[in-house]
Amino acid sequence: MATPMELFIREMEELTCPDSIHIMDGSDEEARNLSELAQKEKVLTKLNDKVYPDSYYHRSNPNDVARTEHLTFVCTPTKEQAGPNNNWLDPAEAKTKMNALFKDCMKGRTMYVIPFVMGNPKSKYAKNCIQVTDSVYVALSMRIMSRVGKQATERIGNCADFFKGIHSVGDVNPDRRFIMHFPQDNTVMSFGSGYGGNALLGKKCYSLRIASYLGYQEGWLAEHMIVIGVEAPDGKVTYFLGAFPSACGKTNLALLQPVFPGYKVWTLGDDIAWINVGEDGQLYAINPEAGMFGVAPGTGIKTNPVMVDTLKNDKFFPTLFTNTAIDNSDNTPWWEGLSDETPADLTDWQGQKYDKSSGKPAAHPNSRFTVSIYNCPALSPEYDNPKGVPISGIIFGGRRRNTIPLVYECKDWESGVFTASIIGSETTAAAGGTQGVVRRDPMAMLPFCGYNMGDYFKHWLSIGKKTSKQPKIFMVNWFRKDENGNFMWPGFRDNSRIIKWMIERIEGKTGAKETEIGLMPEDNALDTSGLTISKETMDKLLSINKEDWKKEASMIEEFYAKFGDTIPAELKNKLAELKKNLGI
Ligand code: GTP
Ligand code: SPV
Ligand code: MN
Repeated sequence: MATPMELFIREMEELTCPDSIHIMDGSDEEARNLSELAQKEKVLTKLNDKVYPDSYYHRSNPNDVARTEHLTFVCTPTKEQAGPNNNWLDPAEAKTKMNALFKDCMKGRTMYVIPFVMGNPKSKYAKNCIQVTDSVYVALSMRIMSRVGKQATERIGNCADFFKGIHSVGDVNPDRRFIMHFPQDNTVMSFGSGYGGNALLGKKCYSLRIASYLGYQEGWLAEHMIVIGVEAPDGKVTYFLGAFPSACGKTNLALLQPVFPGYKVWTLGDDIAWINVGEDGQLYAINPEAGMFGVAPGTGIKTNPVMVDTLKNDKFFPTLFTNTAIDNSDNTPWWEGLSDETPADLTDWQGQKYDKSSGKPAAHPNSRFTVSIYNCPALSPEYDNPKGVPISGIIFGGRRRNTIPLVYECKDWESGVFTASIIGSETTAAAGGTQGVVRRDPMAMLPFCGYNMGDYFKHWLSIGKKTSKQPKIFMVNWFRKDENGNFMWPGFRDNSRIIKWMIERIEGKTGAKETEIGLMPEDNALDTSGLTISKETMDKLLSINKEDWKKEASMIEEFYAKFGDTIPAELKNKLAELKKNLGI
């Protein structure tokens, strides 16, 4: 009798007709062989082994450098189930469309079968998955981002309950590119893109879109969140979750090196968290991923020294760099922000000699590195704890040049859910389309929530009710700008100043003042010692401009209106309360 896994492989073979099949075992030897093969196929080139051991460079098709939200669909039986937050297609129609694209698409190619587990295989929260792909770059990336190979095959065993990810780069033609989610079938079909969020199906497709739907059914949350432990000088570690839209600072916060002596951030996750209510009624989080797919530009010794070190470690290999520039003087990857000086002899992300006077960046703004989390020197000893870590605080944020103050705290869980539901953020290069436009991005999940967001808000409220020790919820904005368009807050390592205040709030060591939007730091409560920032700037960063907020309230109203009656009454009441506070 064939196992369910064997049956799936056979089905995929019949559909895509590959020349050969490679079932991944996850071994180091396999990784070396695949890296060799990828070099022969000119998919990867080796970087300077002395500076970046076991690291490779990949240049993608210039039409395939970011997630493509307009080509991403959630195919639930009804359109209402997917909600106004998702593109929807009838599941049968979507399957017919995708089967036609996949028909014989792997002729002349190898089909990589990737058994993987999201989460520590020993954890009851972990999930079994299999992805097939015809891209060696995707196969190697999956090895870094998840637990691939024997441990997964063994866990899957004779079980038919696993996620099915079906992927082909096809001819990388945007006209034939679709990422189709079938939550009812625990399946994703993705065609025509090799880019991270479109192609590494364990990441956004499974661990957020499908998993959020599973969490809705089963009583847990799958979130676009970092997980960190912050150690204070007394040795106590406080665990936080942090949700920020794409390219708004998660990876940087997850690897933060605090400015205060005696404080340390322990990294557990930089993009995705699965959150369960534990037996003691507290929220516990695991990071289902095993690697980081991070934005390269802006990552440098001053901004994120821990990541610079991570990228030079090779405890787990390989490390991949995609669409950065190359410094020809020593064959190392380079991007804006890695060093103050732009190297003299660069090849840009499209393979051309870089001309600095062009005014264009040498690295693509969404160029990325793919690196194992085990290479991170700040990895928390609790990272592999099957139970996860108990959460005391949740930080939400967005990228806003105005309106949102540097930090405020929500009075309670319900206010926190409301505040998270109204997050606005300027769009970034992580997704195709116009950049810098403010859009509502509730919980930083707009592109990733696999079901109707009105139902999702209800689910968040219900999780709060099941939690006996609710974490404190905070809102931050690192990105407020002055009249000249400069960031007012130094950000990066200095964000530890805000986290220190949050810990003091969690421990009840400092007061806060009530404002129209929530609780804010009392005068001089934020520790700015050693920082040259004027009182005037700090006041501006913490100010609430009522006119801006009135505009904000009307944008929230417009956004809520799209969801009609699915928006829970509790949140509508909170909006009414906000408007009243603002005198509307
Ligand atoms: P995804 O991987 O797309 O989910 O992104 P992310 O949220 O992990 O964002 P990341 O930390 O990679 O940061 C994205 C960009 O924001 C990078 O160019 C960073 O340099 C920049 N950035 C991060 N933190 C700060 C900050 O505190 N202040 C400022 N001004 N920029 C920041
Ligand atoms: C994001 O866009 O939020 C990312 C990168 O983390 S991707 O994996 O492409 O989604
Ligand atoms: Mn992300």
